Amino acid sequence: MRFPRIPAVIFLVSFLSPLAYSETKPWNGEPHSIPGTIEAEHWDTGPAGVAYSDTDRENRGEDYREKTEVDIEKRSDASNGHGVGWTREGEWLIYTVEVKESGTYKIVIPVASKKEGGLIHLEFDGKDVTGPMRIPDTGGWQTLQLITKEGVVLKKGIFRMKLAMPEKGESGGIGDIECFRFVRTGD
Ligand SMILES: [Ca+2]
Ligand SMILES: [Ca+2]
Ligand SMILES: [Ca+2]
Repeated sequence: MRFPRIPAVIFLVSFLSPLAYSETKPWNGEPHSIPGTIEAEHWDTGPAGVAYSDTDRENRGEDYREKTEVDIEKRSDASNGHGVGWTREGEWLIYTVEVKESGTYKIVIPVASKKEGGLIHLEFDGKDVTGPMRIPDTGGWQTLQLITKEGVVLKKGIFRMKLAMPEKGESGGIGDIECFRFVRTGD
């Protein structure tokens, strides 16, 4: 009697799938460099629940990259002409980044919100490096304002950066997020 091959196949598939689906690929194949600017709309390639989490299935905005649930907005005042909009409590995005130089960084994020927005923070490999940052009422969705976090200590290496959006504000959402500028300010 020949030994059935199916169990071996099932074993292989069940072994490989978690690996295949737990990984994301950096936008354009290369990690984002820090120091430098990371476009909010350039989160990693990968499926929902792995590369991003969005509360509704469709992209409510611009058809800018591959089919995605994340809501991308086109805006003329944005770096790269786009940002992430329609952000809701509990959503998140993953970015593969490479910190080229260990040191202390300032992070500047252009944001917009009509009424006070929600709280965001950045995690590196699961560690919150910024603490909560509030997106303020910028006077309207068409008006970007900079929010800044100083004194963020980062180590050289490749990390999974997560934009976490844990708590909505008075606006009912989080806010429009345009990009993340990392400036090295000291050792
Ligand atoms: Ca969506
Ligand atoms: Ca959304
Ligand atoms: Ca942008």
